Parts: sequence; structure tokens; C-alpha cells
Amino acid sequence: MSGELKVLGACPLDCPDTCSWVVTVRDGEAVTMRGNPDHPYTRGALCVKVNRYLEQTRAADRILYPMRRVGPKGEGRFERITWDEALDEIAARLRAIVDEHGGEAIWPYVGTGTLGYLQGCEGLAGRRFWNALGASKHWLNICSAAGTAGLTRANGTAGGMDPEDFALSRLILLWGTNTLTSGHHLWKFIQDARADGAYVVAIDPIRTRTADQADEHLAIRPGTDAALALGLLNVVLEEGAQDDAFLAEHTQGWDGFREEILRHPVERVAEITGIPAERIRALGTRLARTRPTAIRATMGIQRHEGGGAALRTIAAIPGVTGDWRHPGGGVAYSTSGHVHFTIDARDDLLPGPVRTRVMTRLASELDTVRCLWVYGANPVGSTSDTTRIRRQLAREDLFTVVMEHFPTDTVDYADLVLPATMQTEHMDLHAGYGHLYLLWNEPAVEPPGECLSTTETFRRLAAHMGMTEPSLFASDLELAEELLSSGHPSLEGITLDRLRKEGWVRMSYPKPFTPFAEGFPTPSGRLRFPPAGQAYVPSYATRNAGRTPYPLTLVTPAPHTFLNTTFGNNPELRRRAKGPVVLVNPADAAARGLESGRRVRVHNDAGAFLADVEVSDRVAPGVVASPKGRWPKFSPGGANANAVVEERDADMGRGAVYHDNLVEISPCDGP
Ligand SMILES: Nc1nc2c(c(=O)[nH]1)N[C@H]1C(S)=C(S)[C@@H](COP(=O)(O)OP(=O)(O)OC[C@H]3O[C@@H](n4cnc5c(=O)[nH]c(N)nc54)[C@H](O)[C@@H]3O)O[C@H]1N2
Ligand SMILES: Nc1nc2c(c(=O)[nH]1)N[C@H]1C(S)=C(S)[C@@H](COP(=O)(O)OP(=O)(O)OC[C@H]3O[C@@H](n4cnc5c(=O)[nH]c(N)nc54)[C@H](O)[C@@H]3O)O[C@H]1N2
Ligand code: SF4
Ligand SMILES: [Mo]
Repeated sequence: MSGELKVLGACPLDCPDTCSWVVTVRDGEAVTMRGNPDHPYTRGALCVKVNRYLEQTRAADRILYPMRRVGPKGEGRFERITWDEALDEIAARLRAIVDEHGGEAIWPYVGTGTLGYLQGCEGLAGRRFWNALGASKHWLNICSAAGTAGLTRANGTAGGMDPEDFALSRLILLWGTNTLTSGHHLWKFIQDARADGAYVVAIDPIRTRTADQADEHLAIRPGTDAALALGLLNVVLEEGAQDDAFLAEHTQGWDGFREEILRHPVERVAEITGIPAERIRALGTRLARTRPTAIRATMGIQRHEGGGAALRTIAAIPGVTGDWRHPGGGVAYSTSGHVHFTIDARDDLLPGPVRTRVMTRLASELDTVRCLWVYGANPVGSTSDTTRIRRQLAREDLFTVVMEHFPTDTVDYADLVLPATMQTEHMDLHAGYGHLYLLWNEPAVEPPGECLSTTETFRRLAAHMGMTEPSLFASDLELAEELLSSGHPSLEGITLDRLRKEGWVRMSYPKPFTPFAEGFPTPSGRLRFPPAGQAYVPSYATRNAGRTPYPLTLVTPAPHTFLNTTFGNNPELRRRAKGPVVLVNPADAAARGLESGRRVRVHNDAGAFLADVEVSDRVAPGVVASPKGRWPKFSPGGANANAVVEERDADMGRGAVYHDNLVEISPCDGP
């Protein structure tokens, strides 16, 4: 390549915004990366993290060659080997494990490092290869499973509003979502709505930077959102503001659900949620009188034992108010449900039925695993119960392979490390989970060192193992063609050629988009209200308050400067993030004699991590908060918040419970 060219790509990270980016390439080098000004959702801006993406691709700690472990597991000492040596060793080990223990003893553990449909967790990445080997299936429950299940029970899909239509809303509830940190591009649409008089309420146990910018903040007790939804609907009924025609035509189970609402008067809900009754009444009245109302609820709200029920009950709100009729009304959780690619992992290649292993249950499920194959994931940083995970990963009878960009804490336990391409170096097809565009990521530069893409790694491995099934060798472009070939009306007119030329295309949905104005994709065509007694499921922390030695509920939300553990090794972003902190309410701090800056141990029966106290009224008494995403090896004491996140499931979808753990904090004079 010579001269200068502009290459269109897409941000691969697990963020709803899936930005369109423009890479300027000069003489084969990527020199700048900018948000695409032509993309209606990106609007020319990336974010504080991805502004450093090119710097990351060239970082000194980038993994560039296959490596074999030389020291004990966990120490992270490796020697460089060739790809052929790596593939030989892998082929021999995998064959031996399949012969001796069966394919199920292999766990392909794919995370959300990239959301690409070719290279990452949303699509095919390696799945055909694993099926051909008869490996265990992997349930990616770590992020959004409970909410997805709850919404699907209500609406038949987790897809809902087009976030762009928030510009048309008159009341906006930012419910368990930190927009300005976790997907800031929505904010411009919220600002457009505000310019037309919309009122914005943040419902969050933490006064986040988003709550600071809202018109009102309700500091809800964690895990009690479904109760709040019932209380708000109680006021809607008092006001007689339910949409009787919508209820009759488009919902089922109303009689029972109505009774459930009547059992939740504002005073009772105030006790459950910790929000003053008059504030609930005021918001309920506003909700009753404001059409359209848009609710943005993302993943934070469902990282609790009752997380599925929370989304299901929140989904009932626009069913009662009839907001789904109105452009700018409804609930927006994820737009993934509107993406209709053909994703054929070729289950027919499986030799027989295989078990499914649950991502957040790594610590216990590893008992019966002989090969853990990690890609796009960093379990020692991101998964629950990391103390036990480390013990398991140290097992000599476990063969661990990690495909990575950087020497993460998980890489430290690998037997073999395979160098992976980054987004500017491979091709991929993307859809956002916070907008309705498809994006094509064209590689901008050649991969450095001997990095290979996920698809190419599995093609070579299949060849090395003597496999002959043709679909294991499909090229990236063939896979992309296949993904786009579903014939679903939303893909009408969208060809691979067009995507490659234009970089991004909006799926064929109307604008504005009222997905359920005429009914819901459930078998009856109706929204299903929660059955009696299932509308509010108390969280673990609520259920066990006062019953354990651990009185404080720990919430571990998204950090502003990292994306899960991605960028956790970037020196400038680490500097901006400062040391690990834990927010503690002044009353809880005083009761423990703690001042800001004091190093503490945050602990429970699962483990402990260290952080510095920030005394702050941003959290209510009884709640403490410490952001996720820090690399354990760069943290004091060598652990992050996931040392105290227990292996438990939410009520639906086996979802994760990252914001539903009880801890104590104690002064610490250690490191
Ligand atoms: N900068 C940055 N952006 C990110 C990420 C990141 O790590 N950093 N992560 C990405 C990923 S993987 C995801 S899934 C999304 C997640 O994005 P969000 O859904 O925003 O996820 P969280 O930060 O976990 O939680 C959001 C808010 O929910 C609040 N919350 C916790 N428990 C409750 C509760 O019981 N009720 C209510 N009402 N609120 C509660 C938290 O205090 C937090 O402020 O963001 C993505 N974007
Ligand atoms: N305490 C707490 N923990 C949490 C959460 C929380 O709210 N609180 N949130 C959870 C959520 S929402 C999520 S989604 C999970 C995320 O957990 P994981 O899925 O484990 O994601 P990351 O920690 O970001 O690690 C992703 C890794 O993939 C690598 N990677 C990126 N792109 C590629 C690629 O193309 N190829 C290969 N081979 N590797 C790649 C990156 O370098 C990075 O090391 O974390 C969860 N962990
Ligand atoms: S992390 Fe989100 S906001 Fe940042 S560039 Fe990627 S998609 Fe855009
Ligand atoms: Mo996530």
C-alpha cells in the first residue's frame, strides 16, 4: 500500500453504540482513527477509550507471536514458538482429550472482547470447529441474559425501541443505565428531546455522571426496580391513565397483573425501594400524564437475582400506558432482537448431544473440563469468583489455550498463547445493540507480527487436524454473505457489496419505529403481563439483609475509562482511572472510622479485594460501589471486585449477579 486512503470500520467493543470509524492509512500505517461524521448515531465522535485504539494496536505489551508457557501456571512466563509448533501441540492435545474424556471435556470459552459476527461472540467465531470436535457448548450469560429472558417473556423479544426515537420522547426514564459512561451517543438524542421540553429521570442506586445531568435522580435500593414499576403503575391506575383499548387488544393477563399493581400502593413501594413516597407519587403522576414516555433500561439493572423479573415488569409499563402506540414511547434495552442474520453454527456436525457450560459458572464447571479455550474473554478479570477460578486454572491436568492481544491475568495461566488480530487488522460484520445499523469493518492495515484472526486461526487448526468438512474452511467473505442471506425483510436491499462500499447501512425498519404498535411477537400476538406473585423477585442482598456478617450491598458498574477489562493495561487510561476506589456513604464510613483515601479490604466469604475509600453521598447508606474492569495484576493485592462476586444465578436466563453481593469493608494496612 502506498499513498493515503480512508478505510471505514466499526468499533468491535461490547458497547451498545457500535460506532462507525474512519481510519486514515498512510503508506500502510494507520495514522488516525476518527468517529465517522456521516453516521447518524456515531455523529463524528468515538469515546475516551477508543480514542486510544490505534495506540493500543501498537502498544509495547501487544502479543505478536505464538507462545508456550515455561514457568508455573499463573506466573506468565513464556517462550516464543512457531505457529506450526503451536498447532501441532494443540492438535495432539485436543485429540488425546477427546479420545480419553470425550469432546465435552473441551470448553470453548468465548467472551465479549469483540461483538463481531465473524470474529466474535455474536456470530460464528470457531463454533463450527467446536461442533465438529463435539466440544461443550458455551452459554454466554455474563452480560445480558436475565434481562433478555425477562423481556422475551413479556414481549416475545428483547428488542424494543430504536434509541434514536428518544428524540421524540417527552418523559425519559434512564433506569439502571449510565448513559454518559456506557453508551454516550444516546445522549445527543436525549438532548434533542430536552430541547423540546422532555423531562429526564435517572433511577440508579448511584448518583452517576448521568444522574448528575438528569432533571431528577431517584436513588433506588438495588434490586427493587420491579417494585418501583408496580408503584408507578399504581399511580397510573389511580389517575385512570391506563390505555384500556391497548390493554384489551394487545395484552394478556391484565386482570391478575392489575391486582398485583393494586397490592403495591406507593407507601409500600417506598418501604421496599427506599425512595420517598411523594417522589414515587410525583413520578407516577408524570408517567400517567406524559405520552410518549421512553424507558432506557440497559444491563446494569438486571445484574441481580431478580433481574429477569425487573425487566419483565418494567416492560409492562408501556403495555399499560399504551406507549408502544406512539413514536418515542416504549422500552429500549437492546436492539439485538431486531437483527436477523442467518447464524448457522452447524449443530449437525456434532457427534451427539453435548452439555452446555455456563460462562459465569467457570469456577465450578471447570471441575470436569480438560481443555479451556479462551478467546475474546478475560475470565480472571471479568468472571465471578475469581479466587476459585485461579485455583482451577492452576491445575496441571487442564490444557489452557488463550487467543489474545495482551498479556492479561488469564493469559498468565495459559499453556499456549495465540496472537490475535485487532479490529484494524481483520474484517468483520457488525450490528449495534443500541441502534439499527449494520456496519462493515474493512481491515485497514496488515496484522503485526504473526497475529491471526479468529476465523483464520480455526481454519488453520481444522486443516492441521485433518478435518475435511468444507464449511470449516469458508472464507470471511463467504461467511459474511451467508450471514446476510436470511431473506428477512429487515435486510432487504442490503448486500455485502453495498455494505463494503458504504461502510454502514440502516436495516430496513421504518423511522420512527413503533415495533409493537400492532402487536407483539409472542404466540398470542399479545404482551404477556407477569403472573401473580412473579412481578417482583427480591434480590439476594434484599433477601439476606441482616442475615450474614456482610451488611453492605456492593455494586460494580461500568468504569468510564475501560471497557470491561479491555484498555485496563493502557497507561494513560489507567492514570486517569486512578487507583481502585470504593464509594462509601458518610454514615457507613463514620460507623467504621473510615476517611477518604483510606485503603480498605472489601470482603466476604468468596474473597477480598483492596480499594481506597471515597466517602460520598453519591451512594446511599448500605450501598458501596467499585467499578469493574481493573486488571488484577495492576491492582493492590492482585485482585479486583470479582473476588467478592459469588457464583450465583439471576432468576432468569442464568444471568449474572454482579451488582448483588453482600460485603463488609475493613481498614487495611497492607500493600
Ligand atoms: N465506559 C464503559 N462503557 C461500557 C462498559 C464499560 O465497562 N465501560 N461496559 C459495556 C457493557 S459490557 C455493557 S453490558 C454495558 C452496560 O451498561 P450499563 O447497563 O450502564 O451497566 P452498568 O454500569 O453495569 O450499570 C448501569 C447502572 O445501573 C446501576 N444499577 C446497579 N444495580 C441497579 C439496580 O438494582 N437498579 C437500578 N435502577 N440501577 C442499578 C448502576 O449503579 C449503574 O450506574 O455498557 C457497555 N459500555
Ligand atoms: N464485577 C463485574 N464484573 C463484570 C461486569 C460487572 O458489571 N461487574 N460486567 C460483565 C459484563 S457486562 C461483561 S460483557 C463481561 C465481559 O467479560 P469478557 O467477555 O471476559 O470481556 P473482557 O474482560 O473485556 O475481555 C475481553 C478480552 O478479549 C480480548 N479481545 C478483544 N478482541 C479480540 C479478538 O478479536 N480476538 C481475540 N482473540 N481476543 C480479543 C481483549 O483483549 C480482552 O482481553 O464482564 C462482566 N464482568
Ligand atoms: S466503545 Fe462504544 S462509544 Fe466507544 S467507540 Fe466503541 S462503540 Fe463507540
Ligand atoms: Mo456486557
